[in-house]
Amino acid sequence: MVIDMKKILLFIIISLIVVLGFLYLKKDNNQNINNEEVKKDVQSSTTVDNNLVSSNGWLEIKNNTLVNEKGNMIQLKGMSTHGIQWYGKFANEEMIKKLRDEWNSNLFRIAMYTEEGGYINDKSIKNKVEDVVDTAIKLDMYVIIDWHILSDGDPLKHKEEAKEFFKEVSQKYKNKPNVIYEICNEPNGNVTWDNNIKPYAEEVINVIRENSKNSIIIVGTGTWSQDVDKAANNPLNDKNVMYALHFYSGTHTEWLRNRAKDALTKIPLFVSEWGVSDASGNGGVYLDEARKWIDFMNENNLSWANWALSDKNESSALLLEGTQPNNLEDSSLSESGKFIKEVMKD
Ligand code: DCB
Repeated sequence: MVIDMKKILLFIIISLIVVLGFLYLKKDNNQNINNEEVKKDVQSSTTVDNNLVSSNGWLEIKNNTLVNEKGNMIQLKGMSTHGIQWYGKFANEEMIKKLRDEWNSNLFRIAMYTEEGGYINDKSIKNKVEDVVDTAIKLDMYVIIDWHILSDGDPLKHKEEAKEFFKEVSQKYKNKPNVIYEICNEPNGNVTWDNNIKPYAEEVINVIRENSKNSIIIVGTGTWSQDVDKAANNPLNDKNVMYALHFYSGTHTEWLRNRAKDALTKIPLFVSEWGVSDASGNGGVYLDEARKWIDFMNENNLSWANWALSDKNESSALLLEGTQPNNLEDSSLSESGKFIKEVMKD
């Protein structure tokens, strides 16, 4: 009897070891499966090569975010020019190539003001726009043609000119996946999404779509492209439209990120202009807040263009006053410039 009890005890102990061992192995295996799933997720959310046009092709919107032609998420990052009627000299091939090769940028935005001496005053500014677009295409980068309304707060004010302009450029670039159209930079003043911006956008989008069925089109939103909630409540009927969210980190903080987060459940956003200064383009740099915005944009796969590639004596300018147009050395960078160089690589 005594011997039997010992045998039974031994049996129980061995069984316990076997069961525990089995459970342990199973747990490990589950973890491996989970890791595989996580890896797969990460792979599908990272992008290919150095993210230029030849490896991503035509972009489109999937689940309210930007994806490449294989359906993988892609984030575009780059500089916006200042007004090219004033600072166009910085938008040259050598500079844009340096931004691409040394700063890892895959996007360039051309701010063509409508008023303030821009297109409405002198249509020949379109030649400069086309020169820079051609340069970006040569460099295999994405490029935004920005109809930079500002003092003309209502996009309807120059609607006919906008239609004429976008008809021409979309005809010229209809086969180029590089080109993104931004049809009204920052509506402001006494204009609403429903009565001014959306009706304008519908007409201009129709003009572009006659030439280019699939290009990405960015539409500005009210209050200098902050009212993304209004657009989210009444979106446009076009699968490749994105909505502009603009911020300046000295002025726009948590409240605008919260608004954007809500809007993103309904519409895709593109941060086609932002700066580390206050909303005037000057008045100091606000890098802690800018860092929060960068994290937010990375978490939400938001593409961006930074204001601005100029040497103007204002804190949002990338370069120190007097910098030569092809010079992107560290010693020529403003505080903003140093910060942008760092976050472009994030
Ligand atoms: C936007 C405009 C852009 C403007 C920057 C900074 O305007 F899209 O054109 O750039 O944000 O204000 C500034 C330049 C200055 C220039 C001035 C006029 O940096 O050098 O003198 O344009 O051409 C915004 C954005 C947000 C707000 C106001 C403006 N806001 N705004 O939230 O109040 O009035 O220009």
